[in-house]
Amino acid sequence: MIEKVLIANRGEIALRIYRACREMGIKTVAVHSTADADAMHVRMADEAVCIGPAPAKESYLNKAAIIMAALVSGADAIHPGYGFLSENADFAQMVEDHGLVWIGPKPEMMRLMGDKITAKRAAKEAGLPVVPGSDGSVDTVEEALAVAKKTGYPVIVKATAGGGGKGMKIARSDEEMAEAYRLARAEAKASFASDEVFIEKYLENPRHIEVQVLADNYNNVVYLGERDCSLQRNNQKLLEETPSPALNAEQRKKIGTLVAEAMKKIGYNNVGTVEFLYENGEFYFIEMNTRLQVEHPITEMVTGIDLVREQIRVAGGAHLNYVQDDVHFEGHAMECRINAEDPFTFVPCPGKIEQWHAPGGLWTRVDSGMYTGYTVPPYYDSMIAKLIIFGKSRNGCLMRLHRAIDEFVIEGVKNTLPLHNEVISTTDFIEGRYSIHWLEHFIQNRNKQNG
Ligand code: MV4
Repeated sequence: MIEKVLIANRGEIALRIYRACREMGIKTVAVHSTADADAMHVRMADEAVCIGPAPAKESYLNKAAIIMAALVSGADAIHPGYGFLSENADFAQMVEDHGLVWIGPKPEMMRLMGDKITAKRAAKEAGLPVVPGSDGSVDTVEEALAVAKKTGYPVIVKATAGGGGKGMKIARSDEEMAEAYRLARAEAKASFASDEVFIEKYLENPRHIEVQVLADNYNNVVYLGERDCSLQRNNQKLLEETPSPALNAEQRKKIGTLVAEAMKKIGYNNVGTVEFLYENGEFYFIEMNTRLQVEHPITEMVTGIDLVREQIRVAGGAHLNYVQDDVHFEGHAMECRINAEDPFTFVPCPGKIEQWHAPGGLWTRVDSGMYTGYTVPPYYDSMIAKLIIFGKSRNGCLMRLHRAIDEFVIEGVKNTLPLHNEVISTTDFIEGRYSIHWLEHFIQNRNKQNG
C-alpha cells in the first residue's frame, strides 16, 4: 500500500498527480527548484522540499537530490510525471534499489523501449505491424544502400537512441544516401550517447495515432482507445483528439486488441503508449512511450478512467479493476496545449501573468498551475495550460471548445490561444482531414498571406 508519494515534477502534471493522490487519501511531497518556490504544486502538496537551483540539470534531473528528498520525507513511492526523469531506466532502478516504489513500468521495460531497435524488434515479435526497413542497426553506407535497394526510396535514417525528431534524415535516392546517413549519425552523436542508426521506408503523409494501454503486475492488460496526435509542429504537439477522425469502431477494436495482446506477450506493466504511423488504412509501429503522456486527459474523458489513480493502484500491487469488456468509449474529447509563446514566431514568452481567467462549465477541464500574478519562469517548457473538452459528438466537442477558448483570458504573456482558434476554424480540421504535415503547411500559408 502506497501512503505517501513524492511527485518528481513541476507545473500542471505535478498538480494532476497531487489531485489523484489527494482523492485516494495519499499524502504528497512536492519537490521544486528555487525558481518554483511559489508554484501551485508546492502550495498544494502536504510537504515541499527544495532540491536545487533553477536549471533542471541541478534540480528536476538531480537523481540523488530527489531520492534524498523521498527518504527524508518518508515517501514510499515516486511518481515521475512526463519529461525530466520519467523515461530514465537508471533512475527507476535507483528508486527501487532504495526500497521505494516506482510509479511506472519495470526498468527493464523502460530499457527495452528506450532503444528504438530493441523496441521495434519486440513489437514485431509480439505481432505488431512495423515499418519495413533494416533488421537492426546499419553500420556502413554500403549497408544503407543495400537496405534502400530492398525497401525502395524514399527512406528515413533514424537514431536508435533518438527522441524529439533529432537524428532523422530522409534520403530519396542513392545519391542522397551518403549525406543523409552521415548527417543522421553526426546528429545522433551530438545529441545522444550513441551514434547508432537504423533505416525505414519513409512514409510521406501519415497520421500519428497512439494507443493507450494500462496493465497491472499480473499480466492483465487493457487498451483504452487511441489518440490522434497528428497536429504538431517540430515534434511539439498542438492539439490532440480521441477518437481519431480516421478510424471507425471496428478498426479501433482491431488495433487495440492487437496492442493489448502484444503488451501481454512482452510482459508490460503500468501505463504506456504505443505509437503508430497510419497511412492508407495501415498501422505501422514506430515507438513506445513508457510513461504517462501530456495528452492522457482526453482518454480519461471518453473512458471515465482516472489514469493517474490506476497508475498508483497497480504500482502498489493492486489488480486491474476491469477486463476489456468493462471499458466503454463514449463521446469525443479534444485537448489544446496552450504555450506561453508568440503565436506567430513560436518564440517563448515567459513573464508575469497580469490576468488569468480559465473557462469552466459543463465538460470543460483546465489542467494548469497558473494564476493571476504568477510569473512564468524562463527555465522550463513553455506549456502553461491544457484545455480539455468533452462532447457527445465531435461537432458538439468542437462547439464547446470554441466557447471555452472565447472564455479564456490570459494577459501579460503572449500565448498560443489565437492559433488554436484559427486551426479549429479551418475546413480541414472541421472535417478531420489532417496529417502530421498539415500544421506546418497551414502556418507557412498563413505567414505568406500576412507577409
Ligand atoms: C517516421 C516518419 C515517416 N516514415 N518514420 C518523427 C519523430 C519520431 N518519433 C518518428 N518520426 C517520424 N518517423 C517513417 N518510417 C515520419 C516521422 C515524423 C513524425 C512522426 C510522428 C509525429 C510527427 C512527425 C513529424 C515529422 C516526422
